[in-house]
Parts: sequence; structure tokens; C-alpha cells
Amino acid sequence: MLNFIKEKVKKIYSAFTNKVNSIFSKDHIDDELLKELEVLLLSADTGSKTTKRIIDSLKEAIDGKKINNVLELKQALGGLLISHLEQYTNQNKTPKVLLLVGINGSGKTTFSGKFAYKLASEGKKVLLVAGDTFRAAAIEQLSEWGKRINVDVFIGKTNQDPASVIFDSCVKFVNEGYDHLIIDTAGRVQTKINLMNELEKMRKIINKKLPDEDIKTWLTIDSMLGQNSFEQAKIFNEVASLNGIILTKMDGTGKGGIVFSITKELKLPILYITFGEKVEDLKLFSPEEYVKNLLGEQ
Ligand SMILES: Nc1nc2c(ncn2[C@@H]2O[C@H](COP(=O)(O)OP(=O)(O)OP(=O)(O)O)[C@@H](O)[C@H]2O)c(=O)[nH]1
Ligand SMILES: [Mg+2]
Repeated sequence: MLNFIKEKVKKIYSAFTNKVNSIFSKDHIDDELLKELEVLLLSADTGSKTTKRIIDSLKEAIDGKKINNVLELKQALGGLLISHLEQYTNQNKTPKVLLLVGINGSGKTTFSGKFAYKLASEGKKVLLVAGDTFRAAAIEQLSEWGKRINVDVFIGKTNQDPASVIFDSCVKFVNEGYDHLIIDTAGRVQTKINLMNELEKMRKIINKKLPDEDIKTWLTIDSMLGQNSFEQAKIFNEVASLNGIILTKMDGTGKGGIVFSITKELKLPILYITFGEKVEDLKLFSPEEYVKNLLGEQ
């Protein structure tokens, strides 16, 4: 990893890592240490169910003499955290067609730009689609990204039905031999039924137009909203059958434990994390790497 990205990513973990280091600097395991660990996990938004499960398993292993010292405890914790995340990991193949959904301001457009840049840098021919036709500024924002990263952007007419823009973009995708279609949609609140139904309509159109392609729907979640975002995510999942999560704005949260509670609540994999507004502020999510960073082992 390039050094400057490494430094940026490090910041995400630092608050957690400092506390981990202080907890595991003790010379023996006692109730107080376990309590501190529990408090740390909870304060990092790991979620009460996941935290309880982890602490209970550690206690069981201590009682059964499988864990005999602080170092073994830390290793066991790392193993539990990694396997917790891995149970929801799927094969993260880049889809041919990607529909990005999420609430207002969660980072869809910025992610679309970064992801398109990543694919284009790998030599892929990418078409970005401005599926947010409600606001002229939204179309402009994506067009700016297109210019900045030198990727084509498909734009419908102002106020054209988004589903019809998507239909037209599918035609262009096929006719002009693009490798990837990345569709940015308008932000929506999960309680607006008509807007949620619109997502279903978009997906149906894509399925119908491109029946043989690998099509995925990813949800962007603003990590700074923490556990408040879970209810909305569940409703998005019901309506739009999500395939994965993009956790955005990780540079603004000290709550690195959110990855554990999200995966537990939604039973969906986290695919990418983002940590800034620049094109390179995007990283494929690796459970092992993430946990090692959290525990200060990398
Ligand atoms: N710090 C930080 N800011 C981000 C990140 N991703 C997006 N942003 C900023 O968050 C704001 C909203 O991002 P957008 O990409 O416009 O979000 P959106 O989901 O497309 O918003 P709507 O289209 O209005 O629903 C912008 O100011 C972005 O620059 C990130 O990873 N870190
Ligand atoms: Mg947007």
C-alpha cells in the first residue's frame, strides 16, 4: 500500500488501537481486564450482542485453560473478530453492473467516482450513469467526477424518469462495449415508499435489459451515523435486495467497531471502506487486515 494511504487509514484505528495496547499491556488476565475490553468494544460501536458473544467465548476459553496469558487472549480476540467478519464475506468479484443506493449524503456519488476511477485505472471501459435526475446539481457533481477521472458519464434529461435514464444507459452499455456500468441514484429516506419502490423498478429494468450480466446493488452507509443507520439499511435490504455494503467516511469516526455490528445486524459483507474525498480514498475491505490494524499488529 502506498505510504500516504497507509497513514490515512491508520487514523481510523488509532483511538481503538491505543486503548487495546493499554489493556493488553497488563501482565495477567483478571475480571477488570475483561471488563475494560467489553467497555472498549461497546464504545467502538461493536454492538451489545456481538460484544457479549465475544466476551463469553473468551471467558469460556480462559476457564477451559485454552487461554493462559494476555498474549493468548489478544490472539484469541483477533481470531474471533476476523471469523465474525468472514462469515459474511462473499466472493468480492467486481460486478458488471452496479446500482448504488443509500440515504441522502451517505456518499453514493463520491463512491461512484472513486470506484469508476479504480476500474478505469485497471484498464476497464467504464460508463457512469447519473440516475439522480431530481437535482441539476447532482448531475453536475457526477459530470465533474467524469471529467476529473476521464470516464464517460451518461446523463438523461432533467426530470426524466430515472428508470428511463437507466434503460437508455443499458442500451449504450451494450452498443458501445463497456466493461462496467456504475449507476449513481438519488439519495432517499427509507420511509418514502414511492422512492423506495422506484429502486425496485430500476433493478427490474436492468435485469430485463441485461439478463446475462452480473448485476449487484450496494448500499452506502455513513459510518459517522453509527448504529442509527441500521434500521434504514434493513428497509433498503428488504426493498432492494442488497448484495453488500460500502462503509463511507471512516476518516470521521473513531468507532472502528461498527464493522462488526453492521455485519451482524444486516448479515451482509462490507465490500469497501472510504476515508476521504480524494479519488484514492477507497479501500477493498479485508477482515484480516482490518482486525490486525485495529489490534495494532500492522
Ligand atoms: N470525509 C469524507 N467525506 C466524504 C466521504 N465520502 C463522501 N464524502 C463527502 O460527503 C458528502 C456527501 O457525499 P456524496 O457522494 O455527495 O453523497 P450522496 O450519497 O451522493 O448524496 P445525495 O446524492 O445527496 O444523496 C460530500 O461532501 C462528500 O465529499 C469520505 O469517505 N470521507
Ligand atoms: Mg449523490
